[in-house]
Amino acid sequence: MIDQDTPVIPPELIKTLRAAHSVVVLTGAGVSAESGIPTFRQAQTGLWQKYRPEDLASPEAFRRNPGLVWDWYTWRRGLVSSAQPNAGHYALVAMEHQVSDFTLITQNVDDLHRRAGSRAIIELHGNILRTRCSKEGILVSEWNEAAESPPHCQKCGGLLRPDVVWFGEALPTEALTQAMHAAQQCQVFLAVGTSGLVYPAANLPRIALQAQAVLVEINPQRTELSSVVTYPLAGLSGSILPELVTQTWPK
Ligand code: BV8
Repeated sequence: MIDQDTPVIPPELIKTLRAAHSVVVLTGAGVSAESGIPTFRQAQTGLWQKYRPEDLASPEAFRRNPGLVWDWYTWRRGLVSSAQPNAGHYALVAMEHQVSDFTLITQNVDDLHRRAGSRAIIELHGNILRTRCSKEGILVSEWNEAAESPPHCQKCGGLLRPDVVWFGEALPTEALTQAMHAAQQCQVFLAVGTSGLVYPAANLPRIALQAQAVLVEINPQRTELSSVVTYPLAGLSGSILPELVTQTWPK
């Protein structure tokens, strides 16, 4: 007897996923929502609620007010460091162990997939736990916290910045190329917890669809993608992903 809050997974999707040797998952901020990290569409909490992420996550904002942008990322690094991966992250680790050719592409910068144990990760938008010199691009692991915001690179004096892709900045070429290649080759593409509004990541599900992949969406809301998706699964990734894995690969 299935109780009313067990997500219903279409049997033909289970059959298709079980038979697939090449699967790609694209995750967005929604996968980390159940770990307590606000998504980009949700209002930021605390003193940041008066800012829109798009207005802070840009080179212009950093040029205009580097201290404000640095402090926003320091606040978010704190949030991310105290957050834990949720059942959705762990279900994707289990899926990676079941599928011979598995690729996890994430728009998220919170490092939670890696902390959960995922390995085949493509970070399209960088990682908030990495910091780099804004002048020379080298990664920096320590700086004087007490110094003014943002701290300066001890090597060249440049301002330090988070190693993430801001709006208006190009995605890392290799990551994007690998992601597009994976989307073109896969048999099943799952878009999980993404509004499908941020490009060029939002092109990936469409590339998979054009390459005849079966497209699955996991999201409690309808999105830009919902009308073209083969299987729109309405609900939370923290509930649906574990159920999908359990029903596709029963222990
Ligand atoms: C670029 C790092 C070019 C920073 C981020 C067309 C082509 C190319 C570019 C553009 C284009 N049109 C517009 C652009 C410009 C722009 C863009 O896409 N703007 C949007 C707003 C229209 N794109 C860019 O600027 C990109 N750069 O293309 O440069 C270029 C080329 C050469 C040379 C120079 C330049 C760069 C984009 C990357 C920006 N950086 N992050 C940081 O994090 O601080 S993107 C940022 O937004 C996050 O990564 C986040 O992931 C993403 C938001 O998208 P989502 O992940 O989908 O999150 P969102 O909040 O939107 O949605 C959450 C979803 O989860 C919702 O649907 C919700 O219903 C769902 N949900 C909630 N709870 C759950 C859930 N789902 C499941 N379970 C739950 N429990």
